[in-house]
Amino acid sequence: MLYPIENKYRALKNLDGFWNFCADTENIGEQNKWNNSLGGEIRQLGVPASWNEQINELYNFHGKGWYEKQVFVPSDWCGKAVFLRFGSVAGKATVFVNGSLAFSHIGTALPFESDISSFLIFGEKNRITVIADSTLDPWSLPPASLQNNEGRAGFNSSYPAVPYDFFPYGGIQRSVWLYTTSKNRIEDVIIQTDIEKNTATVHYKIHFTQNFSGKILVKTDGKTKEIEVLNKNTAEGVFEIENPRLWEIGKGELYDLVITTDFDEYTQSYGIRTVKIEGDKFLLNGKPVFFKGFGKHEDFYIIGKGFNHALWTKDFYLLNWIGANSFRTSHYPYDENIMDLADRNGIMIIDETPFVSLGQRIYTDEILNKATSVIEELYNRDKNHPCVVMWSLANEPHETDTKEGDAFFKGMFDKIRSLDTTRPATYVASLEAEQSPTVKYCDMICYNKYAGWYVKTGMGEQSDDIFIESLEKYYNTYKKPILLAEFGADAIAGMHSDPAVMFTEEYQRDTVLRQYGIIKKMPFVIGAHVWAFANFKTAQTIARVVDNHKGVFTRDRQPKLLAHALKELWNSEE
Ligand code: BDP
Repeated sequence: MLYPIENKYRALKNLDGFWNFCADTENIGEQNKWNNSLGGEIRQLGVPASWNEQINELYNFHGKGWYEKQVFVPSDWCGKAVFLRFGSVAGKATVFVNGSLAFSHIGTALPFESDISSFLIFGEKNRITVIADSTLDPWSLPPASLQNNEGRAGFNSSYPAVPYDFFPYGGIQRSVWLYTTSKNRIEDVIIQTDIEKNTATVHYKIHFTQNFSGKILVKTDGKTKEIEVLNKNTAEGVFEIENPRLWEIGKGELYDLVITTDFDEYTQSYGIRTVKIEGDKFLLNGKPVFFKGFGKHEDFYIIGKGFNHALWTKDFYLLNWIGANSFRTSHYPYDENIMDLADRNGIMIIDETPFVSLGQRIYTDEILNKATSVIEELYNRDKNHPCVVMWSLANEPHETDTKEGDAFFKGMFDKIRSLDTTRPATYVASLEAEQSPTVKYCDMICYNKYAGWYVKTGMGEQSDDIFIESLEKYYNTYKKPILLAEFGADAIAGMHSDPAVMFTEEYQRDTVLRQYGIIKKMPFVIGAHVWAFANFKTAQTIARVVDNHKGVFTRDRQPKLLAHALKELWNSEE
């Protein structure tokens, strides 16, 4: 799905700001109703942002939130396609325009849109209503609540009882747009690059919504191609660029591909680079790279999982400050602006689906069908980003050693490979090698290990043996390169002790530096992502002091001891 832009053929209107909001506390349901009978008070909430931290009474509201906004639609938009596009709504979204059901979408953290022109009154204000349903559904992707006696260590008595370690924020969490196009439009552009010696080939494929006959101009790097189509809705071609400016770590070199017809125009940026796994190495532009960075979250005070430009400017500043070259979008796809920032900053992204904490009851054909369509949505959104160097299909699944688990993972990997042959695919495992046979489907292994924390708790260097043993066992069993995708320890900022004990800044620093030193000597380990970049909000449990404190930075982005140590270490490495 293309990002909305404006140009002489396309108008764009941003709908962020205050929206009326009412919590459907009595669960009146999916009727197009907007009045006090919903049982809640109508207030104004900021969009994009989660609702939970904006109003205290909504902190633990995990149900249907009704949003509404009046939007003026100019009369000269009449006759055009008018798309209403949401960057993401948590859970299930049902959208009404002027009281009529227009469209709906299930699934968190990905955009969706629909042409609403037939519902609009042009030259007047129009009423847009959204039910954002973030009910904690045990059958959703990710499963958002536990069933029966299912439990995860430490989290089986959390409130709310989510099976993952982050707060289940609700609401319209990314930008909302209205944009126009002609009735036939450039619907999709797929760009793939390759490099041979000093020449890059840039292959593009363009999709239109309808067949047409006419001319298409495609431009990049000062070159133009003219394509004549006869009653078709696709066109493709190749450019060759001599001595291209390569997209590299820290150097987010980008090119534009501009497509023009006499009814539409679209500009899509891309980068020229190759990624490949060869033997035990991950190669970017043919050269081995070592991943240094973090697992992150979209999370901040008050806005929850809402996107904020200033926050992410700060995060990219800190990634650069500390010398990181990559992060994983744990545990769901991140806002499209974040992918753009990574493109421009030369930061490698492991792009993750929202499939966290899968388990046996999820491994059915029906849910696999849903999972593969989410994978397709993610691919469609992010395929042209040079920053995306790998897909991660799940985080910490359980029971993948069953027949059903195997079929589910095979199905997900088959899907991503049918869509993308240019990037490796993986998922993030947390169990021991013998319990994770489905890593056989991965091009490389991502592994989470909390030695000295969840295993050999508090034992510091006496936990190194189990750390080494687990990593070696993975490599010896599967003979694939490994990225240590999570490791670390909680540290409450300002808590110190000598000798170092758990929850102090010293224990966190020592654990991460010691384990980093160990993996740097393992030739099959191709990177380390510390968990986590910053502290973040979780459900309430005896295992968490308000937030998860494994952040290298605090939730308000102040450095702990470990941040300074990593800055020194990473900036001194080549
Ligand atoms: C890992 C999870 C991550 C948690 C982390 C932790 O992937 O979401 O936040 O552990 O416990 O198991 O801190």
